[in-house]
Amino acid sequence: MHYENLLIREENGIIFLTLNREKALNALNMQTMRELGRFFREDATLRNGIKGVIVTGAGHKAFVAGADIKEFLGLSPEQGREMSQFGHDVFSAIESFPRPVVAVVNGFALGGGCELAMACHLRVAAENARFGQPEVNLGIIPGYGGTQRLIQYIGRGKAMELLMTGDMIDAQEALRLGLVNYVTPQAEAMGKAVELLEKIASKGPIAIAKVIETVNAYFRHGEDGFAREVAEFGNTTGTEDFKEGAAAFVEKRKAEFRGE
Ligand code: DAK
Repeated sequence: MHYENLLIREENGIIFLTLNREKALNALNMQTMRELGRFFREDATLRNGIKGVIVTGAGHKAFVAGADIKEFLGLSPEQGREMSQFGHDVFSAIESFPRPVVAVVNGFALGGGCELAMACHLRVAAENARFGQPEVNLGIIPGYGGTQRLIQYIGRGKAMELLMTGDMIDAQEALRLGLVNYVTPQAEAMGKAVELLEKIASKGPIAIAKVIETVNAYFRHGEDGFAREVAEFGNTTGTEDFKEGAAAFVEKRKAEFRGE
């Protein structure tokens, strides 16, 4: 598939997805949002056996500096709602993607950029990363899930502060608050993300997909995450992967999972 604003490269079963609008600090315009949706809903699902996806921004300054402010001008409330719903659908496709998605945050992750990083399953921040939801500076609120996911990661009090002040936090503060999984020097962030995906790839792939589903169920309104765990636990015990994993343990060897 052809993409205007995404660079897609696959190496050793890992897809490297780079948001490629460096001159605009990789701001998410509608074209980029459509391409992200197409990638996670169509393209990536056709690539069998991938270990996972790493999402990052082109250049050394920004992951994503927000939604493209230049496209907001003159939006009607109706168009705003449509854009927001579309963004929610795209980010929810990332959040429910059955293989792990890791954001390598290599600079500014503001507004829609912070929201994109939060929709990924794991986050590795380079030391120069900066996170924030500065929408209130523009007189709006986050429109791609930021008000909800920020609370889920860092709790209500701190989320309220960041959302109301629009302040940025650095990578170490993001680590302290639980917003990111790791902080590394910039040159090592990609390597750390690959290491995480390689480790996860050695586990049962069905089990990984079910972990993603059941963890997401905890946060989905109206869904009983505990009931979902009972159901999915039952499903995983019926897999060939479980037979192999248990047999490998007893035979003191490394499991060879086939995703069956
Ligand atoms: N959109 C468009 N262009 C952007 C941009 C953005 N968010 N951020 C940066 N750029 C562009 C700049 O305009 C500049 O372009 P030229 O002037 O060279 O053509 C270029 O990137 C380099 O930026 P700077 O010259 O400003 O670089 P600095 O190092 O001086 O500053 C900065 C870096 C990240 C601190 C600064 O660029 C900045 O403050 N950027 C804006 C941050 C921001 O406020 N982001 C938007 C957050 S609001 C919604 C859906 C989602 C959202 C809202 C509504 N609906 C569905 C309606 C989410 C909104 C947001 O993300």
